[in-house]
Parts: sequence; C-alpha cells; structure tokens
Amino acid sequence: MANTYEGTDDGSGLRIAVVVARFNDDVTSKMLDGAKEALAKYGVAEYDVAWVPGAFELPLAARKLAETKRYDAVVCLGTVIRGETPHFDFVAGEAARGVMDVGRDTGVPVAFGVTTPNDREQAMARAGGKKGNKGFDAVTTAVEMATLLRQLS
Ligand code: INI
Repeated sequence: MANTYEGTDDGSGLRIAVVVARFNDDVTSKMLDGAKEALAKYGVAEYDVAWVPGAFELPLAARKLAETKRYDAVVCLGTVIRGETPHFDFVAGEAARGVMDVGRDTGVPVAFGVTTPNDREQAMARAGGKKGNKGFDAVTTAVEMATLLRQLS
C-alpha cells in the first residue's frame, strides 16, 4: 500500500525562527510584517526574530538557530535589488545557496524568503503590495515543511 504525506497549515505547537536582513529595511520590515501575519494566521504562538546586516549574512544566523534544535523551521527574509548592487549575483546567489545548505545540513526546514527584484518598486510590490507578501509566503512554506517533516520522521 502506498502512503501519501502532506504538510498542513496548522502551526499550533510549532516553534519558528525568523531571520531578517536589515539592508533595505523599508522593504524587509514589511516582509516581516507579512511573516508575523502568517504566523498568527497559522496559530504559531512561539517564534523569535533575529536581525542580520544583509542577505549575505542570513545563512550563518539561520544555521546557528537551526543547530540549537529549538525550532521546527527557520524563515529567512531579505531583498537584493538588482539595479542597486554591482555584486547582486554574489549576494543573492550566496544567500540562496547558503540557505539551501543549512536546510540540507541540519535537517531543519529553512524557507527562502529573499526577493530579487529589478528595482525598489518591484521590491515593494512583493512586500505587501500588488504581488503579495513574500514574508507571508515564506512562513506558509515553513509551516507546511515543518508539519510534513513531523509526519515523515
Ligand atoms: N544586502 C542585501 O540584503 N540586499 C542588497 O541589495 C545588498 N546590496 O545591494 O548590496 C546587500 N548587500 C550587503 C550584503 O548582504 C552584506 O551585508 C555585506 O556584503 C557584508 O557582508
């Protein structure tokens, strides 16, 4: 017989850490607002927030938090605006790779809530504007993955 496993949106009993980049904090603070909205919606009562300087620093803080084993998931939030940084590919690329490595190495799901817009307008559109809120979406992913992994283990 085949089993089917699927995560849920029931965040009650989950502990989640949110790491947020201060760079472009006019944008990332709105992503954090979206993340908090989602945490409340899914019933996640226990969460902590850690600020880091920029998206490049997200993986290291995420790893530290994941290794404590206090959290069922870690959410990383940041925005790297293409037109504003000549080293866009390094910052965005290393953030993505680093976040993936943390999840794989620790077994704790780490959601990648980092936007890579072309300009500030696109960034705002994804931080509670016309294109939704990627902070909210990242928490949705974290809750689904955490509840899925509970079933799988
Ligand atoms: N960090 C970001 O989060 N977004 C950016 O757009 C950005 N730009 O434009 O450079 C950025 N740079 C800082 C980087 O994340 C590190 O904090 C810095 O390189 C020190 O390690």
